[in-house]
Amino acid sequence: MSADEGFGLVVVANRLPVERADTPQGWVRAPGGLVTALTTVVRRTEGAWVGWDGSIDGGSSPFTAAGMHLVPVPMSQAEVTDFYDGFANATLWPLFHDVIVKPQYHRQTWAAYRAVNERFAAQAAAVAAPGATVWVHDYQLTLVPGLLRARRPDLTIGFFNHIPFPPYEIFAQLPWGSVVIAGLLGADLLGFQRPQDASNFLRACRRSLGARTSGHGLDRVDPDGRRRRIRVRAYPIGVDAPGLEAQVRQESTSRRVAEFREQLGDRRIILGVDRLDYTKGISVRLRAMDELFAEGRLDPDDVVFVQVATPTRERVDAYREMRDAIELAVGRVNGRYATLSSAPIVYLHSTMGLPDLLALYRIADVMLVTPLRDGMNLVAKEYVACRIDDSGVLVLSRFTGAADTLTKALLVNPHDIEGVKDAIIQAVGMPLREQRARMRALRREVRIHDVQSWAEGFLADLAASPS
Ligand code: GDG
Repeated sequence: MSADEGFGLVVVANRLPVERADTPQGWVRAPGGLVTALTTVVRRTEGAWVGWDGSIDGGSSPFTAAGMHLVPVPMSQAEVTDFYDGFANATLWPLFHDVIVKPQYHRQTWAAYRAVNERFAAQAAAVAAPGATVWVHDYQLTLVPGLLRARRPDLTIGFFNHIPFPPYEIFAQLPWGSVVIAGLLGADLLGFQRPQDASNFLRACRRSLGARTSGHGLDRVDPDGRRRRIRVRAYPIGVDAPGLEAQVRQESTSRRVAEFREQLGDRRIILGVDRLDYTKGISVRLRAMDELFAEGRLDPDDVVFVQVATPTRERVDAYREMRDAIELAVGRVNGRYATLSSAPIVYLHSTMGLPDLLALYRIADVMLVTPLRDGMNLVAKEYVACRIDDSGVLVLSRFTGAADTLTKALLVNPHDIEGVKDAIIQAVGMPLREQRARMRALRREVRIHDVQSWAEGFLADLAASPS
C-alpha cells in the first residue's frame, strides 16, 4: 500500500528502527533483535513504522530508510525530560519492575506522558489505511491503543508489553492506574512476556475498573456503544537465532575470538552483558565474585569476569547513583586482587559493536544473567544461540521471563547470594558432557521459539481478532 492510501500494517514504538547520524544517508540502523524482527514484517507487508528518531524538535515528515516507510514523532527537550526520562523511566519502569527503586509520581510528567501518547496516536491514525492493523509496543505508549481507537474505530489494534506487568497490589500505587488500564484496553489483543504478567493484567482490570474477565480476556463496551472481545495472552519473545548463528560462524568472529583470548589470557571467562540498569542485578554478581575470591573458592589468576555495562538513561537519578555504586565495587575487587599484569574484573562501560559482542558470547565459559526482575532477557537467549559447539553454562535468575523456558540453565535466586555463589562454582567446574547436554536442550528451545515466530504468532492471532 502507498503513503496516499495509508498502510495496511503500522508498527508504533517509542523509537524508530533507525537513528539520525552523520552518514551519507543521514541515518544508521538501530541495533537489536526486535528491530530485526519487526523490520522483516514491516518490509514484507510494505507497512509503516511510527516512532521518535531520537532528535530534539525534529521534523514530522515521513521518510524512507532501510526499505521501510518511517513516520517520525517529534519531541521537545521538555518532553524528553518529562515523558521519557520522567513518567516512562522514573515512574512506570520501576513500578512495573517490583519497585526495586521508588517510583516517582508527578502530575507534570503524567501530563507530558498523555500529550506525547496523543501525538503518537495521531501520527498512527494519519498513516493507517481503512481497516489496517496497528501494533503498538511497550510501556512508553500504554495510552495509545485507547486514543487510537477513539480516532479510528475501524482499526485492529495489538499491544505488546516488553516488560513485566506487576501484581495489582503494586500497580495500585499509580495514581492514574485506571487511565492506563483503560488506555491498554483500546487494543483487541494484549501480549505479555509471561502468563503471570497476563494474569496480573487481567486482575488489574477487575480491581481497578470492576471489569469481568473470562478465559483469556474480557468483553468491553466502548464509549461509542460497540461491544468488543479483548484477548490477553503471553507471547514470550525470542531472538534471531539463525541470524546470530550465521554471524558467529563467520571467519571474522573467529579472528575476534582469538584476539580476545590473547588479551584475556588462559583464564576461564565469566561474562555479564547488560544495559546499566538497576533491574539487572549487576551488583549481585560483583558481590558473589568478591566473596568467592575472598573465600578462596575462585582463584583470581584462573578466572576473569568481563562485565559489559551499556550506558543507559543517564539523566535519571537512580541510574547515576547505581553506576557510582557499581564502579566503586569493581574498583574495590580489582584493588584487592589485581596484579600488575591482570585484573579479575574487566568492566566496560560502553556500547559494543555487535561483532565484538558475539565474539564475547562465543568465548565465555559461563554467562551470568542475574536480574532482580526482567520481562524476558534477550542476552540469555543470545548467549545460547551463539554456543555453536554446545559448550558453556548459563546461570539465570528465576525472575526473568527467560527462566520459564530455559529450564536447563542453572536457575538462581539473585537475592540468595550463597545460592548464586554455589551456581557460579558449579558452572565453572561443570564437566563438558553435562554442559553439552544442557546447552543442546537450550539451543533447541531458542531456535524453535525465535523472534520471527514470535512476531508472526502475535500478528496471526491479532488477524484472527473477532470483529
Ligand atoms: C526489554 C526488557 C525484554 C546490550 N548491550 C549491548 C547490546 N545490547 C543488546 C543485547 C540485547 C539487548 O541489548 C538487551 O535486551 P534485554 O532483553 O536483555 O534487556 P532490555 O534492554 O531491558 O529489554 C527485556 C526486551 O525488552 C525484549 O522484549 O527481553 O526483559 O527489559 O539484544 O544484545 N548490543 C550491542 N552492544 C552492547 O553493548 N550491540
